[in-house]
Amino acid sequence: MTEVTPDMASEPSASPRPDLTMVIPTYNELDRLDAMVTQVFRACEGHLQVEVIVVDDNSPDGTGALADDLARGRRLRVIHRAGKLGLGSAVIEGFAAASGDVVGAIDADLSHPPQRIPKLFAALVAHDLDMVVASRYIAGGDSFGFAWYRRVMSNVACWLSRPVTPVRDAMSGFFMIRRTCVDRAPASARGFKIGLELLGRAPLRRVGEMPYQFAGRTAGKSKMNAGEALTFLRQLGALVVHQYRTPRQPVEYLELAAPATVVVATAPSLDELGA
Ligand SMILES: Nc1nc2c(ncn2[C@@H]2O[C@H](COP(=O)(O)OP(=O)(O)OP(=O)(O)O)[C@@H](O)[C@H]2O)c(=O)[nH]1
Ligand SMILES: [Mg+2]
Repeated sequence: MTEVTPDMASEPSASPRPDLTMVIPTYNELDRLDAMVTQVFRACEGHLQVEVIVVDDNSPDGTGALADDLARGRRLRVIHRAGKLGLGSAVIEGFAAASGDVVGAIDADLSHPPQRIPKLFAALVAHDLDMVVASRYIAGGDSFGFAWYRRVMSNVACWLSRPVTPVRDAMSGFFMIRRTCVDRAPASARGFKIGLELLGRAPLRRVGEMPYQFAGRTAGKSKMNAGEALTFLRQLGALVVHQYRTPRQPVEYLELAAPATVVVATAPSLDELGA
C-alpha cells in the first residue's frame, strides 16, 4: 500500500504546474539523498521550475524519513511504499503522481550529474523530442569508478537492446519523457530497466541521446544483482516479441552533442559580430 506525505494531495493544485517532475527512486540511500536533492534544485534554479518526487520503498536505513525532512520548504513530495517493490515500478508510480508534462528519472546515488537536468530538458524542448536519454555510450559520454565487469555487462546489455531501440545507452536510468507518452505506453514495470521498457513500448516519434559522465557509486550498496540481470533478459525477450507483434513507426533518432559543442554552435557568427 502506498502512503504519501500529508501535503501530497494539495501541493499540485497549490502552485503553478512545474516544467518538469524528476522522480528519484530510493532504497537505502541515506548517505546521498540530501546532497542529491540539494543539487537537483540548485541545478534547476533560474532555468526551469522543477518538482521532485522521491519514491522510497520503506528503506530500513531511514531514507524515507530523511526524504520527509527534505520536503519541508521545497517542491518535493515523498511516496512511501510498504516494501522493496522494485526500481521500475517506483519510477512508474512517481510518474503517475507527477504534475509536470515532462517527467524524468535520476538515481539517488549521485552517479548521474543533476547539473545535466536543465540541459536535457532544454534539448527535449528545442528538438521537440518525446524522450531524451543521458548517455555514457556516445561521443562525449564516459563512465568512471565503475568496475570493469559492470562496464562489460552494461555494454553487452546495451548491444543486446539494439533490436529494440537506436539509443546506445538503453540501460540508462537518467532520462526524461513526455508524460503523454508514458500514459500511452503499455509498460510493464518489472525490473530495473524502466528506460528500456519505455523506449521499447512508448509511442515515441523522436528520441535524443545526450552524453554525460557517469560516476560510480561512492556510498551505500548496489541493488543491481544476478536476479535483476535475469529479469533484464526476460524483459528484453518480451520487448523483442512485442516489437515483431506490434510494429511501430520508425523512431527518429538524434545524437545530441555535448553541451559545450552546442554553445560553440550557437555562438554569434562573425557577421552578427559586425566583423
Ligand atoms: N524505490 C526503490 N528504489 C530502488 C529499488 N532498487 C534500487 N532503487 C534505487 O534505484 C537507483 C538505482 O539503483 P542502484 O543500486 O544505484 O543501481 P545501479 O546504478 O545499477 O548500481 P550501482 O550504482 O552500482 O549501485 C538508486 O537510487 C536506488 O536507491 C527498489 O526496489 N525500490
Ligand atoms: Mg547507481
